[in-house]
Amino acid sequence: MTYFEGISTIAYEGRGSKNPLAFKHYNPKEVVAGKTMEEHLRFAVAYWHTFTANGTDPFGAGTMVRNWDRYTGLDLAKARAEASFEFITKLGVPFFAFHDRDIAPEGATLQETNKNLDVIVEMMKQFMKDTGVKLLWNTQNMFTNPRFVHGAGTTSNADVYAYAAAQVKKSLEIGKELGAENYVFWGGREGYETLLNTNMKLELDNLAHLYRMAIDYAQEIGFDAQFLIEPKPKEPTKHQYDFDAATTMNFLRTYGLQDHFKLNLEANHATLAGHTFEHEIRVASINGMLGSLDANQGDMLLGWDTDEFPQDLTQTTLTMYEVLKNGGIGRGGVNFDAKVRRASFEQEDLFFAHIAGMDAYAKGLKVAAKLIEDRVLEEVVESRYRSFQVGIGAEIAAGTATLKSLEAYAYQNHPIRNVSGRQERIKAVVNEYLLSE
Ligand code: XUL
Ligand code: CO
Repeated sequence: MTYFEGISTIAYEGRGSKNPLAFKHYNPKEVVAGKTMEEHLRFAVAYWHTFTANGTDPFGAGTMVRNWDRYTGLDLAKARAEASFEFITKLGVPFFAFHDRDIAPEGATLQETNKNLDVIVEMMKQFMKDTGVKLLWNTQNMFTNPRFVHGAGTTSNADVYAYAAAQVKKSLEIGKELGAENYVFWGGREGYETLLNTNMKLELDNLAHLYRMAIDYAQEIGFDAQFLIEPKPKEPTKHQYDFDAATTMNFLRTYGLQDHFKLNLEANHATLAGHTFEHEIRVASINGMLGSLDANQGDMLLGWDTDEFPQDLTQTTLTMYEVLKNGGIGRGGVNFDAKVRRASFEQEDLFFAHIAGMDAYAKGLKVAAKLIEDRVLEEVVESRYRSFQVGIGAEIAAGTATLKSLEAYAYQNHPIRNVSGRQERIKAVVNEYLLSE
């Protein structure tokens, strides 16, 4: 059965191609900064947005027209799995990612739900073997079902906590079965609405305990994925505990979990937290905590997570700059946690959207690599901080200065002179690279 009739493998045709079903910049085997684009970018398709979501919003019903929707129940899940591998292989993306509930429907009991999962996981295992497509990460959806109304790892109801733990256990087993490279926790409802009814300390202790049990169980079954926490400041809860990179790292350190996790950072989550994506990546990177990326972009006029496909080239350049400076994305990847707009309801739009995102990231990678090769920003930064290379600055940097020695220096050093930060000039140079590369 073919789900994307009339669409063949997406090829690289290069700049100037007018074919909407071809890459203009993403050339998987092209070497940039010592590695192929494919190796740098490690793209993944997000199962939930691309194969499961139907375009519903708070004001209207689903709009997506999908030819697998002629089925229901487990048959629908099977058709989706088939369609997903056709799509991923035609697009030429090496990875995919999913939540447990994206791939198989819930049954009447947890046992039945897990049986449904087993059927689809078995199918996927075969598809993965046949196509070479790999699982970047899997995770558990502990936010959609009404049982998670008070949270999962941070719920006020111990019975729900137990259910959540069972769900995590099953998902870890699935991750092992499918050889997932990473395993993600996104705390969809791990937060609170009002402190008036909230025991914050107990909720955080319980969440840490859930993470600890997950690490222990993964070890027990020999599942060696990189564990990731995905920060987000709000939505669906008003205040989510994993607010941003810094807050999440503090949580991990408080509970002694920092050696077991890295961060999965998402562009639109960063902007919701009042940060740029590159800020979040830098914070993680300088702490050795950069794990993986969820690629998308928000809308600066809207205050929620719009999860648009990334096409802002400055943004993808600055993102890939941070990734290259980090020494790469390691076992992580660039997962398109992005959805086509509600009005882009045809199946072909799924290709157009991913091609746009992949080209935007490929271009960003090339420009970032060139900026680094030419040491454009390195020279700016080195020169800006050169006062810490010599004299009193070198003493400060070496940690040998004291309040007394600095006072003695300040007494005899006046007037103080500052130099311009040259922000506008530097941004113009980045634009020049974008236009010429
Ligand atoms: C929600 C979000 C999730 C996580 C996985 O904003 O980003 O889809 O990536 O649960
Ligand atoms: Co995400």
